[in-house]
Amino acid sequence: MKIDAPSNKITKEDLVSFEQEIAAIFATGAIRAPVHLRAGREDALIKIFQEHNIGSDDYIFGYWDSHEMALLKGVPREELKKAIVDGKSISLCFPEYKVLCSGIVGSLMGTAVGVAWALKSQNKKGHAYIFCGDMSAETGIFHESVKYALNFDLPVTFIVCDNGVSVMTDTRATWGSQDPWFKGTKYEKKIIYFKYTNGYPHSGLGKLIKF
Ligand SMILES: Cc1ncc(C[n+]2csc(CCOP(=O)(O)OP(=O)(O)O)c2C)c(N)n1
Repeated sequence: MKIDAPSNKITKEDLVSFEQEIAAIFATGAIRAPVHLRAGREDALIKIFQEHNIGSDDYIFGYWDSHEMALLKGVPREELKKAIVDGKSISLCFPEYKVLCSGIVGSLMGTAVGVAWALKSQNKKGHAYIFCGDMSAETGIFHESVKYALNFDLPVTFIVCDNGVSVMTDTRATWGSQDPWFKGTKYEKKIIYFKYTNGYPHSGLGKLIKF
């Protein structure tokens, strides 16, 4: 274990209570921007951070639902909370912790691959990890990025958190397949995949919040 791997200290309870705290603040109308809360994947995320010993040399890329990843990467709880209350939940960026997120489906995949290319070509320590959803993993840019990363053996891993839906659309029904496209392919080497059921709605709390 790297001694600086912050995930050593973050527990499932920390992740659950953080999302609950943000949910309670969001319900008051104090956050004038979208939030995407997640529950049900805490054990899977902690396992990934621990098994891969993700630490200060590594980069985390994520999307609109990245509170848990930011905590696991070492962003202090209060700093993260402030960014979310300030309306930055869907595009959290903490360059000093190497946490970079975007609210745009399909963005950042090329960026993560580019960072991995730079790490490798400059002989630097570190690895890029990009966390996305099951529908994001069906996009063309995901396929291209994984292909490039595999072919050039780049230090980047794609983590697909499959909650079965894209907002409220069934991902598998959309693509006419029970499995993600990469199942059984050589590209699986670059991908970590797990299923979960989200305990929250895709976005917000499932009720109108008045400001
Ligand atoms: C380019 C673009 N199109 C549409 C959206 C709206 N949008 C936000 S999240 C999302 C669903 C993505 O599904 P998935 O990748 O499975 O993510 P998850 O369910 O885990 O949030 C959509 C369509 C967006 N953010 N960006």
